[in-house]
Amino acid sequence: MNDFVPSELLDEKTLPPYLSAIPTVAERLGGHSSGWRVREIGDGNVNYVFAVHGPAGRVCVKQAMPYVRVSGESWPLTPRRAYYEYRALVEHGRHVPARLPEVLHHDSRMNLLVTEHLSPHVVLRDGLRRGNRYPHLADHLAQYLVGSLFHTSDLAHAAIDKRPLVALFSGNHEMTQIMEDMIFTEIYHEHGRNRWTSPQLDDTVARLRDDVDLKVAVARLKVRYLTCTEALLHGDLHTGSILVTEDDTRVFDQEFACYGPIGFDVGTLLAHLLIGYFAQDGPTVADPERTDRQTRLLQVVEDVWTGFARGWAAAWEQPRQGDAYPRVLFDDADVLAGERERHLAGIFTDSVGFCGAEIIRRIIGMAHVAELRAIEPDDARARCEQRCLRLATHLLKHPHAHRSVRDLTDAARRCPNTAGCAFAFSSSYSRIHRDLGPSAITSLAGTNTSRSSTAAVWVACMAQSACPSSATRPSAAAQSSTTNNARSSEVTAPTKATSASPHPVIHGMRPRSRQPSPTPSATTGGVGCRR
Ligand code: SR1
Ligand code: MG
Repeated sequence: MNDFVPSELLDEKTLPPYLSAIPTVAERLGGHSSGWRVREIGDGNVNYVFAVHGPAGRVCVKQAMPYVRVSGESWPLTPRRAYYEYRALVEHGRHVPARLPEVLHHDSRMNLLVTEHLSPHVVLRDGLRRGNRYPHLADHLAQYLVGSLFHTSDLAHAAIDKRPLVALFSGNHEMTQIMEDMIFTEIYHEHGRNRWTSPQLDDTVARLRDDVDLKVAVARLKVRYLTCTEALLHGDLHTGSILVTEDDTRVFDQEFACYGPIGFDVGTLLAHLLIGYFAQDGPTVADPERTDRQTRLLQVVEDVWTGFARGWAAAWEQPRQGDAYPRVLFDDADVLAGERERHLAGIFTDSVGFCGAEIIRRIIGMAHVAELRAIEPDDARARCEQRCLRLATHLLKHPHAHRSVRDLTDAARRCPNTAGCAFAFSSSYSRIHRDLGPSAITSLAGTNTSRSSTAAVWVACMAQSACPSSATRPSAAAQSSTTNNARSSEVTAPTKATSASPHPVIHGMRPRSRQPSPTPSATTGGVGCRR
């Protein structure tokens, strides 16, 4: 038991005496606490994080204060988030310890967590921006996703053990409410926290808020996030929550952990990889390596999903303790294998939708990302953001059009650069889908197999819309770039080019009337959750 009780939050001065009273930590650091060096290293929106160096080693200390870092005391926030982060590390650590930092100490009274300090690791977002190569990244991320999600789901975890954990993590509701508000609600109406590149995106933001189909799609996803307890999620799995070296990958910052839909974690991860892909187009100086970097990023997207699906299927085939799909009911292995595929297809559809929602909120909500914010001038940044938003809108409204991860990456590759063209595409797609049904989309794609190509659908719908730029759109490779050097991984502070002001006028566009959205495919579904 630690007797050291400071009257206030720990800082560079008070951390060493506090840590010296924890034998495992003191031993790892070595020497006397008066010689330990403390440095604040946090670059996120919510917390301060300290690296502590001693003669024998290093540790990382995170103490949750009762407010949000970027807003100060004007935004109170539960410091209990440190407890849920700790519990998520423990629960996920049972299944995939190699992909997490080691927990050295947790103090629930102090809302404080001590973990190993990973070095020479860098934040994945920064490494990807610099164009670093991580040959094991996709494998490691797939391993993390299977370990953390499959093994906390009803496939692997008996209900008698899982239900108490669902109840425990439901206590993290102050944190999940931030996501409920930020991802699914406040960006779709006027809200003081929103900001975007203005005036360039003003019309786009107004159009999004006027798009009833889009809001219905987001509302449906929010219901899934609110009600579905498929597995224990990281809850904020962006590229700033991952530390990497060439050979290692670790996932940290689980303070938004909750039981939720598996596609939420998968989709969030894919969203940030795709944002990274589009952001590479931002800088205006020629960069011969940019195309390679973009190719690698889309390859990671494909390999993460492929590795995840393969790992999921393999885990499903192992002896399992979960109550879902009891083998005793299935003599016919083909029936069970069919269910497995249907289940994975459902996770993929969810992931596509959540991916779209995350991309949008990172551009017009409060919490932006460094790789987009660093792009200058504003016009160049807005062009990248427009492409992100076009893809994201499409993913949200038409998740079932993406049957494979290749469909997803093709959609990113071919995502239009011109606003009018994209709008024509979106309208055309919705019209064809509504009037003629999904099979018409499949025929447009030039195939009637289940693996219709979204890329072909883009092109075919462009043709239907007589959009001239569908043929002349410059390839990503034809544009130029340079590197940028914004420091922080996530960015919330407004810049001069952002706006929080409402902009209700939609230039040159008639507001769209409400149309019924396509019914979710009957071929997808999860374990115990209605899609
Ligand atoms: C106040 S929290 C803002 C955002 O930063 C975190 O990384 C989460 O994504 C959250 O939505
Ligand atoms: Mg975070």
